[in-house]
Order: sequence, then structure tokens, then C-alpha cells
Amino acid sequence: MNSNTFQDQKDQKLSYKFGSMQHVDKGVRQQAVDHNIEVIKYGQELGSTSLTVWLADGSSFPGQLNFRNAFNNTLESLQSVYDALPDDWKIFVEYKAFEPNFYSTTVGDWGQSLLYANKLGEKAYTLVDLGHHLPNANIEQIVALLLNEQKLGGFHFNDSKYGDDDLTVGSIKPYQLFLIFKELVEGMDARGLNHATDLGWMIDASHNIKDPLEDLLQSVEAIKLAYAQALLVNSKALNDAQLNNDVAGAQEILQDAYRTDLRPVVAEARLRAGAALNPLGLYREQQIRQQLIGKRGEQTVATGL
Ligand SMILES: [Mn+2]
Repeated sequence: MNSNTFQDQKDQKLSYKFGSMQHVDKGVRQQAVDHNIEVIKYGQELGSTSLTVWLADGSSFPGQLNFRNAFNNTLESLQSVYDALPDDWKIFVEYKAFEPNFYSTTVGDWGQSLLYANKLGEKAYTLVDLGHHLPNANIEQIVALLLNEQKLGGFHFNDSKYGDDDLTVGSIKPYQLFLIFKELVEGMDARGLNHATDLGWMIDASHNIKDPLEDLLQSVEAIKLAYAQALLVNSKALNDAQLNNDVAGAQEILQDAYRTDLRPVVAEARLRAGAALNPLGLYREQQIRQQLIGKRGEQTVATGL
């Protein structure tokens, strides 16, 4: 479930123009808390077990905000939501470097998110949206450390070239995606986590240029490919190389896995699971077929007349 206190809704009493959970007005903060609790209730009806909170809160000009007060107000608000969380639920605190605010963001990076998650308690985790970092951030290192701290809640998969987060996962930095999965495989194995269920796997992208369903198919393919490549890494050899300070050797091991074309393996695995060899091709074929049926239908109508 995702709450939304970053847009004013119709008939909403108070505005989030100057923030929601960070707001100087207790009434606005309470409205944001109440909304999150309402979202949890809807989630229970839907069978969900997690709430993702992303806040647009921050400031666009120096002096606009008292950073410490904004942090403490947000913590107090999150604590109220946390207290309303069912026992088997998790709360994910998502961070974002900038936008819509351009000077400060109250949950602006993984450090701030982790502070909240640690203070809230064991049901609170950090959520990593790949596109929410400053350019060139080392996301794989962030992932490794969050896993190490048992505070990695899950992902919003997408990609980014400059600043925004809505590009298709793997379309800009596929090597980075592979390196993230390499940390995931290693860290989850070390922690004994279930690869399929113990993290939240989400695709967070928005498309008006591509057919969103085609983009979803491409996204899933990119994720599966990065995962397969990460599974191919010879972790024992890599560990040996690291212990011997064999820098070139370590790089070779990673690039050997990354440069192996695993597309046929992923396609075969999909086929064996009862799905399509080429999902995008199949989807397009079906689109054409439906268009033809539609035309034939029109012809039938025309003939009938
Ligand atoms: Mn997101």
C-alpha cells in the first residue's frame, strides 16, 4: 500500500503545500497520520501486509525550514502511524534526494531513512527506489549495508539518467543493476533470506511515451536478467580474489558473469514455468490479432446492415 500526502485531494481540509508529516501545524500532521491509518485499513481489506511512505516534504529555499524540527515532527508522525500498524505488517520509509523540493528533502537519502527506520522499530525498513539518488551514487553499496543492518525493506525498480526516476529499469545502467543484484544474492544468502518473499519487489515507473504494459514486460526481463547474471558470479573465486587483493582478478570475475548472454537461459526458464518464450513478441502478436478481430467485427456489422 502507498499513502499519498504529496498531493492535496478534493475536499481535503488542510493543504500539504508546506509539507505533511513535517508541517509546523499539528493539524496538518494529524491529517497526514489519519490518511496513513486509513490506507492501512484499506490494505487489511485487500490482504496487504506493508505500507510504503514516501513524503514530498522538504524545502525549496534556505531558511524556509528548521531541519531539526522538520525531522522531529516527521518522526513523531511516523511513530503514530507505526503504532497503528498491524503485527504482521512492515512499514517502508522511502527516500528521495530532491523534487518536488529543490533545497532540502526531509527523507532525502538512505541515512535519513535508516535513522527513521531504526528509531521506529523492527517493523520499519528502508525502501530503495533506484531513481531517487543523486547522480552516480553507489547504490549497490547502500544495498549491501542496509542488508547488513537488516533494514532493507525492498525496491522500487526503475532507472535514471540525470535526476528523475521513471525510466525503465536497466535501460540506462544495466551494469549497476547487475551489481545491485550481486549484493542482494550475496547478502540474502548470508542472512538466510528467501529470495522471493523476504523483500518487497516493486516496479515504480510511469509511462506516457511507451505502452505501460510493454514497459512492464521489458522491466521484468531486465530484472530477471540481472538476477540470473548475479547468480552466475563465482562467489568463492571472488572471495579468494578479495582476500588476495587481486583487484584485476575480482573485476574479471564480475565482468565474466555480466558479459555472459543469459537471455536464452531466462527465456527457457520462463518457458519451463509455463510462460511465453518472448513475452513482448507474444503481447504484440495478440494486440494485432485483437485489432484484426475488431476490424472483422466491424465488417460483420457492415454486412448485416
Ligand atoms: Mn518510488
